[in-house]
Amino acid sequence: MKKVLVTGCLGQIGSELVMRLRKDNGMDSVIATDIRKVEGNPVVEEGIFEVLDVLDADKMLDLAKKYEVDTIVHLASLLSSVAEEKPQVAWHINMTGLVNALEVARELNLKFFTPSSIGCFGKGTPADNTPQDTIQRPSTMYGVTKVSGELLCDYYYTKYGVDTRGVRFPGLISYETLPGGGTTDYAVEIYYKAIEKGHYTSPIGKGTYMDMMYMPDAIDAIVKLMNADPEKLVHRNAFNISGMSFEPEEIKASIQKYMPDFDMDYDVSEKLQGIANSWPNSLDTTCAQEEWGFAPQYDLDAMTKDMLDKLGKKLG
Ligand code: VAH
Repeated sequence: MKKVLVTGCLGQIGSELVMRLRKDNGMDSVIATDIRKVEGNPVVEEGIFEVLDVLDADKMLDLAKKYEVDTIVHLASLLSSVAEEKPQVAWHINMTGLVNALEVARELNLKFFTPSSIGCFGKGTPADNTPQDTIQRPSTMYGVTKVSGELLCDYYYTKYGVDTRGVRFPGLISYETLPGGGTTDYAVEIYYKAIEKGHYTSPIGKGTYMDMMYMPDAIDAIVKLMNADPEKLVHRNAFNISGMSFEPEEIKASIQKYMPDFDMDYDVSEKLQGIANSWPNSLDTTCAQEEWGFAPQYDLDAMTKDMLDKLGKKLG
């Protein structure tokens, strides 16, 4: 990954991945792109940035040729909750954007990464210690696009030899850029509200387990997978990965270890709860560990400590 074009760079993952790649490989090693330019944002100001709508296949190809990239990291996507508000738009953006990026990778023989999600599973999937290879019948449009994306990435590998790789991300928690429109966003919001108000009202019900991961582990996973020996990759698209699994009462208790007066109540969102109920409680990540050395560093309390510390500084 010496010269990488990244789509969706102003999003929760993209904004931190761009910083990491610039740090690892040099400020001009990343072509950061997003559908809009945000003046003053470090992603835009500190390196190469181009406005790119992933529905514009010609511009994506032109940029990949102009900068002579060797890798595409395709992150632009609508997330689960917002995708349920406008499912046809979500299908169009998530799938047309993906096909456009895969076609550029095929035409220019580029390495390729795009994330799937625990949202690729559904009610028929074994919920505990969910296997790498199992039933995938999601009930959300987001999940349908993720399963379709996994199959499409496998197809481009087997049919055209494109070096496609991906992971099934759990909910990602970070303090740099807020997530947008996801079902797991509560696990980010709770930290902000803990500091701002000392109280949080959870839209996800008590006892609802979901896989989660701290962003540093997510960024490490992308870099590690993309640098892995391709001969050792069996699953490619897409590896189960997770840092932890918790339910709202457990993240509340973790915050209370550092902020004893923090309290939480519930106002369960029927929509979000319905999506969360269709997802696994915990994933089996053995294949990622064995095939490319996946090894997350943060558990819930270590993440809570770092989140509260960093947000305390960020929110003053
Ligand atoms: C979402 N944060 O909630 C994303 C992610 C596993 C969750 O895919 O839609």
